[in-house]
Amino acid sequence: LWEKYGADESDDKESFQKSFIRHVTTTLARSIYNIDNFSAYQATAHSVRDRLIKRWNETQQTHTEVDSKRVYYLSLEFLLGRSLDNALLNLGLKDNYGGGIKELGFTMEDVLEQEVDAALGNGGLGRLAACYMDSLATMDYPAWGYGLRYTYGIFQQRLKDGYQIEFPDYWLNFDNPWELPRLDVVVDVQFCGSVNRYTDEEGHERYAWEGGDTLQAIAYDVPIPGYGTKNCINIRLWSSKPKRQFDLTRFNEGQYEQAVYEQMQAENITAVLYPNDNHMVGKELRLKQQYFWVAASLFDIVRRFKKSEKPWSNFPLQVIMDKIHTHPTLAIVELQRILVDLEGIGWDEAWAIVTQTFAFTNHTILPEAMERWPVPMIQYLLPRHMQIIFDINLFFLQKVEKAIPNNRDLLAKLSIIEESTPQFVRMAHLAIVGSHRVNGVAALHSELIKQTIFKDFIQFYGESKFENKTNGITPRRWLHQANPKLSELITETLGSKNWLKNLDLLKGLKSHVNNKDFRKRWVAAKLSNKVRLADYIQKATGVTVNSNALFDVQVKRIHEYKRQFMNILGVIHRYNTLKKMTSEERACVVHRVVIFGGKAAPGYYIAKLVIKLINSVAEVVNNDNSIEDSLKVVFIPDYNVSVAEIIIPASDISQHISTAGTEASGTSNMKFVLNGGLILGTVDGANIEICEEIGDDNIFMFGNLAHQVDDLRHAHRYRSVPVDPSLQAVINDIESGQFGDSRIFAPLINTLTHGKDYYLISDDFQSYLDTQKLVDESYKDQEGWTTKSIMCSAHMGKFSSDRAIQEYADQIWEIKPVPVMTKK
Ligand code: DL6
Repeated sequence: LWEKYGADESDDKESFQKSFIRHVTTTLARSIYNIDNFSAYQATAHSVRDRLIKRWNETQQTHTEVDSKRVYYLSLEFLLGRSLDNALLNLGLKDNYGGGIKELGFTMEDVLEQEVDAALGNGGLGRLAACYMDSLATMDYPAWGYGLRYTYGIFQQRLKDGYQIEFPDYWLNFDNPWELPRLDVVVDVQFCGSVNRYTDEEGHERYAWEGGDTLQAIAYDVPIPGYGTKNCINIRLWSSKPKRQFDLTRFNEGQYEQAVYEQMQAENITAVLYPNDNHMVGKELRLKQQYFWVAASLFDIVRRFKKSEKPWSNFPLQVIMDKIHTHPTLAIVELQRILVDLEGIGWDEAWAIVTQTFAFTNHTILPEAMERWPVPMIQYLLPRHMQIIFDINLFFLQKVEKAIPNNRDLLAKLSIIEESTPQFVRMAHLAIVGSHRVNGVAALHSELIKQTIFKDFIQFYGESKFENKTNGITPRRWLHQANPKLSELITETLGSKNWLKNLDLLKGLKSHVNNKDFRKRWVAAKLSNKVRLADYIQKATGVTVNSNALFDVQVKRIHEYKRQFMNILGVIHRYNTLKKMTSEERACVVHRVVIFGGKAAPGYYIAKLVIKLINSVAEVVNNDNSIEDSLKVVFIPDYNVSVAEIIIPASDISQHISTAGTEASGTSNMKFVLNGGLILGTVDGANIEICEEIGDDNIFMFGNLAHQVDDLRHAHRYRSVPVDPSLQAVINDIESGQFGDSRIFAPLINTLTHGKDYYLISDDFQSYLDTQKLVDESYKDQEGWTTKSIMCSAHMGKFSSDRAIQEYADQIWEIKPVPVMTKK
């Protein structure tokens, strides 16, 4: 039957058109004479989905048959963006489908535009997870992602009078063709209740977690196709629902609202993504989300393992789980509970299995992002887990005491429990103790975690447990898909598409750097991307910008440590310098369009004021005819993955200007440089390694270094006003009311003055301005700039997520590729 009916549905144009029409008339139940762009998108997506499901099934069958070690990537965030274009490209369908859709009377661009982003993440962390899933699929690794299916993704940002306002992102409004509901995969998840100690038949003391509330986790599978392979892996997202639909007694008593209260509470668990980037929120609902997610995922993973009937000692040989940040740390405790309480394995044997199973990737050193949960909160929601955490801590501290006797100070520093009132559980400590490996995400970051937040652990474990895995990005989405013109030029120049699977091949571009035709086409690709962005800016903001100006971009979450504030202060300095110039002088300056984008956490007052200041400055600058178009400022609302795909290929220079030592890695820096955009950056995160790869002639670096930060902050305690005269002048301009009511911006200015300028803007401001001057001078030499641009892309091989995944696979996860076997 498989041979008769299971043969490949062809991927040619006619087969696509046939399936398109079938989906319009059956799946969508519409008339073929009444199809709008949205229906055309849905029918195309369903046609692609059919092909995805086939690959997905074959992949899962292969993995089950081969039964080799799998990696489980546990991330609370997957920022996937749009899927249709990515799937068409990865499956090699774009040309045939593009031709087919045209004959049906649509354009592929219009159809692709209809898709809403899957925005289940805040920023870099969630997007990294998406890039890594693309690489795992492309490189044939047996991998699963586990996350939550939030009903509302990251909020939509709109602007009103220059202020950010938030709107819910109800992304599931229409049918989502990219998920496969698995209504039969249901896991019970328990909360609250109590712990009962008992003695089993063999006389062992055992614990049972009883009572409390039980919810259900329902699985939704999201297929992730690899590029140029049959491998199609899975992200399983859990959605919460009540175990019983409503309270029948209350319903029969006529108390309808109370009858469904329990149902609403249950559904709330996966209702919203917490919109905080690099900031911990201590809300009970967030803790519930975390446990709900790890409990359902572990149940699923253990169930899959048990089917193989292998002994428990094989578990770490079959399963590796990478904990993305501390969010899934409760998984350590949950697995220990399953092994000890449910499977009856002795504590030490169980603990050896647990620690071999988990690896921990840290993504920040910012103190405000360090997760710590009050002991009473865990005790109430997860009473048995709290007991296990106390035991893990006790046994760990006993080992420390044995290895380094009589050092109470060290014990207090390493303890998983913070002895405050109330006590807190330090999740990062639990993650380190419960994992066999810990890594940071860029060379500097991995060094800093050893020197700062985790330095005391080095005393006990030594350095070997801690290592670096520099982040990466997928070239499939971030060049091939986002920048088709440049991708085509690269493929033609290098003679094949192999670079898409081996990014080091971009080095081959170096020998073409002096080829006139190649250079012309390189510049033309950039210009056409700039025109595309200028059109987008016009539509999104109403501001007209000149595509021949230098496009200077800073798009990322709005955060004080990322210093968008310094950027806009620099813009004010530029504006007032331009105003003082004569027309002749101005004719010699490089025209600039300064582009901002990014969301501020809804409760982050200062970040929201930065957005307001940017828009107030834009309002004044963009309407000042006296500077003759030499400067424009735009804030593009609702920055997300699909907007990034338009912005990044169009950038001439992008800014990555965090205070040294604060940005763990950054990944947009990699995307910009890969697309031939130069960067202006501090000596921080992955900027440093990018500089090493592309050479310091091709990057504009400035500012104080990470090791100077503590001393500078200390010095700030003894002064109350910015020392830098250029900065003081800009502050005076704002305070004079040049950009509207200055009282609005007082709290922002305060962060520099009375707030002691924690992010060191005053210390870096002059070197920032000087380096901006260098950027202007370099841009005047257009030929030199083009050479830099080509050299940038050519040296970006290291930053492919394929390289990062290969390192994780070989050095931490110890997994091997499993190519998909196709059934005949
Ligand atoms: O590793 C991915 C990404 C880095 O590129 C960013 O530098 C870093 O800020 C981000 N970290 C977080 C931490 N999250 N929490 N909570 O988002 O990770």
